Amino acid sequence: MRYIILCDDELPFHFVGPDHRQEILFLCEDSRLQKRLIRRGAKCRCGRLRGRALYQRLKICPTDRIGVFLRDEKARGQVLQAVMDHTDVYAITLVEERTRKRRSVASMHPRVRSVLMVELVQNGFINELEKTICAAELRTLRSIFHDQERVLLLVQYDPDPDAVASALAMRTLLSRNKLSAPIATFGRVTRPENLAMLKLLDIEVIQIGCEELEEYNRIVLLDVQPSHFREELPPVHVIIDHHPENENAVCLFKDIRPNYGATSTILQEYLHAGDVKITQKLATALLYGIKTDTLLLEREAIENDLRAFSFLYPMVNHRLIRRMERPQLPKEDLSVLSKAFHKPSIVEDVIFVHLDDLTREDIVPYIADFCLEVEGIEWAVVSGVYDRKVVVSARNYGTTRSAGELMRAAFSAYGSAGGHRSMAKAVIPLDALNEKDAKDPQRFLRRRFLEVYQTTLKSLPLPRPVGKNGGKGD
Ligand SMILES: [Mn+2]
Repeated sequence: MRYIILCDDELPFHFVGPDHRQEILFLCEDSRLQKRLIRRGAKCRCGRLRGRALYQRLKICPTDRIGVFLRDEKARGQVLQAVMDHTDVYAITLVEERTRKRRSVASMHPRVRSVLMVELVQNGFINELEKTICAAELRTLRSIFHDQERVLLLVQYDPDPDAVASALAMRTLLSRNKLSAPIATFGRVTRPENLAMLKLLDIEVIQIGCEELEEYNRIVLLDVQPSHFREELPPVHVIIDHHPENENAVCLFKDIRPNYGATSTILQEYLHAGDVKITQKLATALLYGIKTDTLLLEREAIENDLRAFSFLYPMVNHRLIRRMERPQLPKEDLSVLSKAFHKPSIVEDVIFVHLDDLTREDIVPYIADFCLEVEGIEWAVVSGVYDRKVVVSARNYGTTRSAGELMRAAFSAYGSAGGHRSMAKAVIPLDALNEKDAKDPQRFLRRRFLEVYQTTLKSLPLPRPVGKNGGKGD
């Protein structure tokens, strides 16, 4: 792929920014301009922009991207026409506000989009080109749904905010409602914060069986691919996802971008490219989807996630997001809490708190965050029993050894365990413990944790490189 700019003065060289100047080939008709651009360090070729020969000589192919940035309005129209006639590329062209609405090549041709100088300066040449391609893709995507009565937006077994938000965005892109395009799962939403999202944003996720798929004319998979399902799916029509592609699923439209932090980001780009109005509800859902899938842009987020995040941010209802993130404490769990806090166990700078039978497991990390606030404490280890499993959350201030490493070393033999430098989790089925430990899980957890904390831990790598011989961070 090459980026090519057709120009009749030096201005475009200045607004592409120093980062991209080397990637761009400039084309012009004036050899003096060519010399000036080359002197500034640009790659530049000279030729007749209205003819065909130059484009043939350069072997312009469909993956190339062209910006037609000529000052002269008449010349601009003619050059744009030549580019459309003699190549298959997507292009953007610079127009003035007053001429934008006028019928021209730029307003008529599906491969061209006109942009204003202010947009170009704000978003950059390459982003504006990407938007053009995204707008064209969106047209293809929408065409798949023309005259199709029933559309199903299918997400994973235990749908997360990214999936639900993506489905909601897809429905908006297709101008449909919850009857003509329901969001569905073979499983159900179980995590309390995800249930809170559905409740607060009034989103319905229906549960269906595989045999019901036949009732739909179009099946869209969001944030998931066919191989995820245990069921034998009928052919699906559209897949939009950000997980690595591990099968060659055949469908009418596939957009899989494994480098993206969230599927919500992909959908936001489609909404943006189609100039679709984003409601507060949709913006809130998408931002929450990006936030949760990227751990607030810390994990596997790319620039596009960041851009989508900042685009959505002003439209979001932040009060609702706070309510989704902060689980509401069930009244029934209050007595469990008061009992636990009555007798916390503190060993050195580690606090252990155990909550017996919980009605919601997400209380555990919530209390762990809170316990870290206790004076003199460097580590909080909070556990609770939920659904015959011991759920353990460990927290530290990130200045000591990795919580993830420690939890893995202590508990991976009994269940799943791991996490990040300052926050980690373990889930241990009560059945994996011997009878005595299963009766008193707190004692077991404290013993195992301290064993590792006081001994093995010293041999674990430090979270950040320290000097020359420092360990590697996690
Ligand atoms: Mn996701």
